[in-house]
Amino acid sequence: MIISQNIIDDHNAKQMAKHKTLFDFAKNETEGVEKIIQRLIDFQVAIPSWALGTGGTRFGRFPGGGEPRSLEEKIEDVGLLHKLNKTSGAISLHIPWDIPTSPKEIQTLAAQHGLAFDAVNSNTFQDQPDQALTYKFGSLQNVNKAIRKQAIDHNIEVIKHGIDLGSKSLTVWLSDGSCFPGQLNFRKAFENTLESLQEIYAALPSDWKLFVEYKAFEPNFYSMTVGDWGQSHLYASKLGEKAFTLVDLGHHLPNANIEQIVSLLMMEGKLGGFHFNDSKYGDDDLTVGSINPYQLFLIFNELTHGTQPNNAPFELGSGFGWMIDASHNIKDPLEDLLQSVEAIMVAYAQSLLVDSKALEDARESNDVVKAQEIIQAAYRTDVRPIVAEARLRAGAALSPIGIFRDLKVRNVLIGERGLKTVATGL
Ligand SMILES: [Mn+2]
Repeated sequence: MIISQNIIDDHNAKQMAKHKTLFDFAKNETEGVEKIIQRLIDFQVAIPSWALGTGGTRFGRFPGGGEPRSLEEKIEDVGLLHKLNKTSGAISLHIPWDIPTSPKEIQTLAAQHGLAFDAVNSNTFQDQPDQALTYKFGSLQNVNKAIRKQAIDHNIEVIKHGIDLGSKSLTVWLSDGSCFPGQLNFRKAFENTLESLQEIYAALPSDWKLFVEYKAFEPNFYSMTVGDWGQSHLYASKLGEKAFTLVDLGHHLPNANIEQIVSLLMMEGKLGGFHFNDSKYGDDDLTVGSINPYQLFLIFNELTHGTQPNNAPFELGSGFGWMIDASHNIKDPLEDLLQSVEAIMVAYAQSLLVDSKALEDARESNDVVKAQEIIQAAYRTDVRPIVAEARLRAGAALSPIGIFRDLKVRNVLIGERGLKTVATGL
């Protein structure tokens, strides 16, 4: 489904008077609003190819219909999101779920929708039908060299697909680990994994990055071989300057201080990017900002005001992997993604309101109350009109979900694709 610019402009016109009142107020209250708006316009977050269908749990799946049946339709869905918010200008592919049959044609289609290809993702956490050896006891860590080789070859294959599409990074998430005490020699598992990653790293083009994603538990429940940011950082630093740690917000144990992790990874120049989602318990893959928007804001506060080893500011969205990694059990996937992107933009905008100089002064004088006042003043500011203004100036919709519903997009997609379609993915 293609939404024309006229339809978006007409929709915006109907809401313009109300928006103007709200934005004028926000503008008067906000110092440097023009700079903030420009940074919001420049920021893009990738949509993964596996998040466009209904997600499920191990108990069941309740698809809502009209899901994309092919990579082409997935690109059309991301294109639709990007048309509505002008912030979803990239797609991240999962191999082998989404192998392009013709990379050139897929690239052309993506370009028509204004989309770039973000990181490519390998998959050694499940067996494929035509696969010779099983990953039941791990992939890159496996005690069997032939299995490790199969997993390495798969990752190198993924890099080749990425090169064809114009991607510049590979994200490796491993489910490797053990389910029971005694099952695994931790040290050998680490060494095997490192050796395997080194072979994959050696196959990276010179301008590529390797992101090592960690996760605290599941599907292995006793130990994970890349279980936390410390282990990921160990791999990344041993691999070399093209390797980085990737932080998935849901991949921590409850109450982990993710903003502190972010700050220290930036200090080391090893923060590669994010998988955004939210959770109440652990890897719940809920809509970004739906459970703990304050944490999201605190993370953005570190991103916006922290610096890298050479004191260079962290430039959001340039060369780093920013992606939504959520699952949609009961919501329309596209509406859910629009909500996630909005939550990211709100947190980013709020972080830009923080007076970092005043905050640092408060810290240096141990003025705890002042420090809290400063960050909470930013967090409690309603920046939604500023985010909407950024969208408006970029040619997107003032209310992406409003227009999605008014146009009955899901019904149109069901009409085009059918009610019983199932997208590949989680
Ligand atoms: Mn992830």
